[in-house]
Amino acid sequence: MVPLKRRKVVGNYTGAGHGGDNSPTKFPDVLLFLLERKMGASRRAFLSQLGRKKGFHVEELFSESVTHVISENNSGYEVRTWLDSQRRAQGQMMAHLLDISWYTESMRAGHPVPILERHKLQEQHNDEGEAVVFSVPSFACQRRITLDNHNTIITGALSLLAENAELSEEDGRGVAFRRAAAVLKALPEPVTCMTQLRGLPCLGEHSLRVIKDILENGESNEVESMKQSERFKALKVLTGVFGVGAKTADRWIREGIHTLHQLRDSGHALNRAQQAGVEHYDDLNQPVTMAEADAVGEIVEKAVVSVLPGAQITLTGGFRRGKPSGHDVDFLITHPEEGREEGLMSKVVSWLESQGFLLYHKTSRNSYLESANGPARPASNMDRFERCFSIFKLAKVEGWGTNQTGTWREGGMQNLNTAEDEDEHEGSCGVRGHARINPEDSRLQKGKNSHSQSQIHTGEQKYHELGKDAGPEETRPAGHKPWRAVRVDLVVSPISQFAFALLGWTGSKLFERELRRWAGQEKAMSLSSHALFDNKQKRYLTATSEEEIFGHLGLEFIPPSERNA
Ligand code: 8GT
Ligand code: MN
Repeated sequence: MVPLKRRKVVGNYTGAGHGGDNSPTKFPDVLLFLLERKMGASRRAFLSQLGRKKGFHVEELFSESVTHVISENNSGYEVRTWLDSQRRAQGQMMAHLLDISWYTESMRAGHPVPILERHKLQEQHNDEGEAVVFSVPSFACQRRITLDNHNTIITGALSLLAENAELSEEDGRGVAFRRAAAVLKALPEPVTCMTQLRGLPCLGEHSLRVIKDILENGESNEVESMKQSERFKALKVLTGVFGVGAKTADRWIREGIHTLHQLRDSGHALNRAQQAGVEHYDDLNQPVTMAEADAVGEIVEKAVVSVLPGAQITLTGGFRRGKPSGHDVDFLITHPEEGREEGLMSKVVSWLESQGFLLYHKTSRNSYLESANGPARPASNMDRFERCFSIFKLAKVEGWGTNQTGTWREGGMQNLNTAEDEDEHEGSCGVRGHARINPEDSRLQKGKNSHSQSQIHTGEQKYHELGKDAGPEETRPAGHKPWRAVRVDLVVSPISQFAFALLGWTGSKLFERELRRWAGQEKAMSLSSHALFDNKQKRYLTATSEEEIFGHLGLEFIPPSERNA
């Protein structure tokens, strides 16, 4: 980190000689100490610097002469426990234990403000006696967030606001709402009053307003009216088309296109991904079940071992975190011998295609190169493994959706309508729940479509003659289609990067983002789905397991089922 320049302060400040820090101070009787616990090193450094600039004496190390201990997101009990562990001498601790709000108000006022009740650290229970005051660490990757969410109404509302912000290309606001939702997801019980949230991280003014509304009225006015707004509804419909991102949807909406019918009537040229997206709209917007994910897994496994015996597949994404359903199925493929995985994707895809399992696919090449000075930063947040975005044709069989495995049968003839149109570059890299498009995905793809005549395979097919239909699904009687379309993402990783890839592709998206933020801000490291680079030591830290990566990052290991931030 670049050290901030210490400003020369002119004036009659005293304070040198207080030990630890020799910057001038205006308030010799006030010796501040900021607790790093839960605040984080970088925020602590920033706040300390701010205090010193304002003429406060902020100690680097805790000592008995400290008069004010400032902490963030800690209860009085937690701070006292920490202080007890630091102090050599026993005896009465005279320092005030204060919440960060006292500090920020003092900064704003330019002098230490009087200590009010609300500035004092709360004990386990708040003023109202009953409700627990919650405490949550600052980074989502420090929390254990299971699928057992006790505040679904609030997190649902905050997630919708996040989604709306993302669809409006306001990613900063989107992340802020996602972080707020992730704090609420971490709470051990339902929130009943606002005082319980005092001191929690990541809850901005806007999020707090929404939560207050829900606690008082059962729902948020803002969220309810947003859900009803024409723009939001149209954004949802249009970005629900695989291959359509926020930019394209916005452009269409400005042209008055709000529905799929209007899109069709508009005569807009759709690229190959979008055509498949329109064609399989209903299927792709219906959640994929665990049984379907298993069925896809069996097919992928068969493909992988057929083309490269010894290669391994791992289910990643939401299903690895234990989610009962998802918008797609994600797999990571590797081989225990470094280098054997090269060229694997195209073989897997050819096999799947020859068996009639693919309705759509687009493979991007791995262009990741390690450089001596750290991982070359990708131009976008997409990573650089060999990767295939696909739509599988998954056959339905008797007992569909109820049994665990073996619900699939190999597909048959397909006849995809894949006339290639062009559309501009759409960079909607994985911010939404519906379709995740590689920036290259929707670029103009000229030339022959390699799979428009892909072939039949009967194999184990017992019940159905698949395919042969080419029209939009709405034109077919519902329930008569013997298969359904399922989004599947395949990624191939060399074994040396496998642990990083596994961690990176397991999610959740916010958990990943927070891991990278933690690595950068707290550890001066750069984490990607390929590697971990230590910027101080100027070297890569290798790992063969996720546990090792958490270890390098100085974080407690969080298993996949608790990464549901
Ligand atoms: P789902 O149920 O909606 O499918 O939920 P999910 O499985 O958690 O989300 P996903 O959109 O399928 O993404 C799975 C994981 O892949 C997420 O953790 C996400 O961060 C990660 N991911 C992308 N795109 C990319 C990418 O380009 N590179 C890397 N390394 N990870 C990515 O979505
Ligand atoms: Mn997924």
